[in-house]
Amino acid sequence: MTARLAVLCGGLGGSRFVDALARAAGPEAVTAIGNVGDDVEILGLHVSPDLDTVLYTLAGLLDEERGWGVRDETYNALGAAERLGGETWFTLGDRDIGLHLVRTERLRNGEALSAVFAALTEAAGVRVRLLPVSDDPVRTVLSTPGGDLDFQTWFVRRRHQDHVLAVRYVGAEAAGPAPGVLEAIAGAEVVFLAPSNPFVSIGPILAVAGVAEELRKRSGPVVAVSPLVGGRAVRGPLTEMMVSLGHDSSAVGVASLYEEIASTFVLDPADSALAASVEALGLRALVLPIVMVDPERRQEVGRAVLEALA
Ligand code: FO1
Repeated sequence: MTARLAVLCGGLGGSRFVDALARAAGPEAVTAIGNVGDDVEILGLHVSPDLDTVLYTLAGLLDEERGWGVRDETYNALGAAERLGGETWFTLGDRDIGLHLVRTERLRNGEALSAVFAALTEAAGVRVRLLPVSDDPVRTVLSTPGGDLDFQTWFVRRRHQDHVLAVRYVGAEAAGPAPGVLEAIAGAEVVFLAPSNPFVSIGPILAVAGVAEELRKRSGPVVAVSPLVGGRAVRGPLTEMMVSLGHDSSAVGVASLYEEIASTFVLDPADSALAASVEALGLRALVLPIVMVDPERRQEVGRAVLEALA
């Protein structure tokens, strides 16, 4: 079946929204285009946290409480690495390491990241198509008062405590879209920007050469879903980033970041008073419940969004 829905996504909010659409429209209808800007090499292993979170969510394996990694994990390998003097600030569980071993070997054998994800999703029984936005390296770098930090050093090692002054995507201009990415954007009935962090999840996707242009070329809807509800992120440092990067920390602030590429903006009923300001930006505003922490709620959220767009 040709994919009908394409979703640009990263982080936990992104994976929950992909899950919501897959539950509502069927997994074969959905292509998820994932951020690779927070990919990192740990203990020699290639980790793709954002796409792995989507994979684990769809496979029913995610530690939903923590929002990353595999549920019911054990940490024997990491414990051994620690005793041997290895770096352990990035917590890798035993089951998660199994995935990183397979991926790293395939990459070293010359396979592209997109081909590796195709094999991993098939092996995991996941029927949503998962595409890394690029097979080339793109790395998100945060400028902070103490200097530049790569994404995972800022986010995990330093617990996103450093004030963010600017964000850049190293390698994005030279990176080409992975096979299928532009076709998925052009061919989808609806393209979604998931309720993910616009700076560190959606930003690195849009920065890959050709992706933003392909979105602008579309005549069909490009629908952004607010990652802020009542001015707060469900999880993560977005509120603080909006402020430190000079934006209004509200759904309207996020909508204004997307006004050039989106046609529709979905905001939660908690923010219904902001709908008129979103429309004043030239976007169609849709007010729908978008909090989907509970997996049982996701099908309803996905259905409501698709019905409102029909
Ligand atoms: N987030 C943390 O806060 N601490 C960790 O130790 C950590 C390990 C980790 C391992 C594998 C993985 O796929 C994700 C992991 N994350 C961890 C989450 C991840 O770094 C971030 O949530 C995303 O990169 C942000 O989108």
